[in-house]
Amino acid sequence: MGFERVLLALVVAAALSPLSQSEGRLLRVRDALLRIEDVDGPVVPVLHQGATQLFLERGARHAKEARIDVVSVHAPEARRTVWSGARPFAWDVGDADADETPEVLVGLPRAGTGGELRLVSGASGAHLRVHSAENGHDRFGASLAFLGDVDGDGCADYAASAPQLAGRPIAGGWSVRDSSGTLGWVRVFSGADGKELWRTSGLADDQGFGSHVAALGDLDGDGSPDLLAQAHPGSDDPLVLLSGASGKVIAHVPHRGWWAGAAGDLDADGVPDLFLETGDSEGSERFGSPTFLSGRSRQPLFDLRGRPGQLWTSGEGSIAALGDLDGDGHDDVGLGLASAEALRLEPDGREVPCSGCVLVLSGRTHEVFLGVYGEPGTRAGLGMDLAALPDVSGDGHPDLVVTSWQHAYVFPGPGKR
Ligand SMILES: [Ca+2]
Ligand SMILES: [Ca+2]
Ligand SMILES: [Ca+2]
Ligand SMILES: [Ca+2]
Repeated sequence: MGFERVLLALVVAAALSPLSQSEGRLLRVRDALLRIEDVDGPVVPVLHQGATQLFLERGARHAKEARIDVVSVHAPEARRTVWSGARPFAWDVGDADADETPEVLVGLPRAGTGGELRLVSGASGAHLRVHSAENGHDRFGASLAFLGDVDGDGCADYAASAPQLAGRPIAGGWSVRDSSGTLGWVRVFSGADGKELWRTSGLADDQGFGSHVAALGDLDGDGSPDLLAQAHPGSDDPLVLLSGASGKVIAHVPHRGWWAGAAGDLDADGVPDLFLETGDSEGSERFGSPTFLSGRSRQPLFDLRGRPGQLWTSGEGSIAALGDLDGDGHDDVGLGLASAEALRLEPDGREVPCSGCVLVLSGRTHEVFLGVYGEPGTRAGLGMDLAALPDVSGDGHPDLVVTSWQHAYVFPGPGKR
């Protein structure tokens, strides 16, 4: 997506609904409670649920090597490296053995023969477990997610996919096809002992089933967290919602975009909701305003067409379920627009250049109630990733961590509004 286009569209979008006309709050980089310095590349924060430890992936964007550091927001100078080596294609954090110290699951679809999955101790960095691919073209570990406890033993379980993108020219060399089928698989493993709990495949060859998996929370009300699995846009069955307990299909969802994930319970009906990146009609340009869907009915709750955040794109930003940041009983959702360079949002209508931004939308009103903006002209890429953080500021309400190309910042949350 061209920069000029982002600029133009964001200016237009913001002018339609300026933050200054709502009860929203505007924060700048200088308002950060904490800035985690000296990071040498794009930073991806992952939080263990309820914890103030950040797991940060570091390393230059196109480098083959990367590392994952653990940083406590209460003592950011003390860092530990838990992963150092090949850049993870995918990774997530969860407590696989219920000892309250999270583990890191790392997906390496280029490793070994057909890819592998490694479970790494978040405490020591020790490699606790390796799952290997079954076929040379599996691309096993291309996507993964801690789901929560699907089998009721108290330990967080995890899903990993083998999208089997054989026969496609993909950089890195996964293009060898063999005769064992290319349906694509999603497999779920016990966190406690690594045993496979279930697996399910796509419906047809070569559709990239499992190209993305994501944890959603309990959709069908059986007490066990569920997940989504995507195939390629345009395939016969591009998005399915799967029972975490059994792998059975809860629903097939029409979807034309590349990305989907958890949004939290936006409409407060007790069922977690989800977002879909909307496919764009303009050929191969892959950007798409998110649409939010009810997890209960799978019908749209709202979208962002013509509004701030409409040009959110998975390629240049992030989207994150933030929980109920403002205490109104509805979960809220954050959009990171790392390539946004200008927004018209001052009360007098002045255009304020910034370098990336984050917009936090209310699940209740669907309006932006908190904006965080990068420093003008720095092209810092604020909004590469974001997550909610348990209270750091001391007001008893959750806060926010946002990353740029090179830093992680903790910002005060909105408090109870
Ligand atoms: Ca379990
Ligand atoms: Ca369930
Ligand atoms: Ca809901
Ligand atoms: Ca809320």
